[in-house]
Amino acid sequence: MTNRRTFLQTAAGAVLASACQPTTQRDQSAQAPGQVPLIISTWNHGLAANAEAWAVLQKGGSLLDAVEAGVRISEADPKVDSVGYGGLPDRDGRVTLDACLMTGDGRCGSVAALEHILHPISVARQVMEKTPHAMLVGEGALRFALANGFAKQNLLTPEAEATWREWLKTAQYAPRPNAENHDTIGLLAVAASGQLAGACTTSGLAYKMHGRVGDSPIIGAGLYVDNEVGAATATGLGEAIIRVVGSHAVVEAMRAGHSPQAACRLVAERLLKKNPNSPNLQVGFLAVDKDGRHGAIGLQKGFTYALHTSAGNQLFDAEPLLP
Ligand code: SD4
Repeated sequence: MTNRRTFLQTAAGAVLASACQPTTQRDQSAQAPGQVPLIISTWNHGLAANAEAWAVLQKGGSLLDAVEAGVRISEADPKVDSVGYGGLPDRDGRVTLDACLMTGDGRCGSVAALEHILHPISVARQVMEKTPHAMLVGEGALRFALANGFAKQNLLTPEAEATWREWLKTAQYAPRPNAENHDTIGLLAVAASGQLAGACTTSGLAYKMHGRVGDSPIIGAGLYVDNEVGAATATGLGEAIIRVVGSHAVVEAMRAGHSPQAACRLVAERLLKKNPNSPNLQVGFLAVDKDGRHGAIGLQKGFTYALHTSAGNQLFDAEPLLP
């Protein structure tokens, strides 16, 4: 953990700092009082996403507009090799994307294993708003996207292709989900009214089997939002998160009276107990309650999160569960 802190007052500053690999501050969740409005998101690239989401809220945009616009920044960034354009492909060399969003009144939309579309989060929103369904996958999701004006494009950048070709030389599948510290983006927003929304989007684990879907697009696993309580999102090894329905479990722990931090810890401990023989397992949970208190836990050291309040946009090291 470092001491130097990057404190960003403006959206432009946030984007710049994100590009400059900002250092982080010790986790603030335990002592932080509630603050609204609030935007919180996973990893270093959350800074730029937060800045965009905050700007939307400041301009009077809806919570849903804010969370969608925020994560679209990561989706479009070719340097983020775990989300959207520039994401590392599956073992067949195909970039397949998972995304979902949810509002605190229970509306939700999701796409999984979607190919060729730059902004899966926006397709997920249209699934929510234009179909009687909550989730579309694969070919059906692509067909829906194309029918609704999304353009088909190649998402495999030359850099990601070169990395994949290098991997093919050994083709050893050993996911290290958070090793590069720029993973799935999960972003949660609390309005001044206490209403909530969230979005989560990823290219999933590099070199996964074609057709593999992680936690990120699964409502309850990668994201869960309830205006009565709060919201949570997850990052890390999706298979482990799915097994405990992680984000829903965190929200339910808050409903039972735990603080966001205690709720994240409780579910992280449960998850760890179910995976006793996985020393390198990394999962991170972020949570907020409707009063704007937040929590953040990573199993291992290294999980960072970005927090935007009226005081600015700042990166923190989450509390690690393991020493
Ligand atoms: C997945 N949870 O597809 C995502 C990947 C991730 O940190 O978040 N890695 O399993």
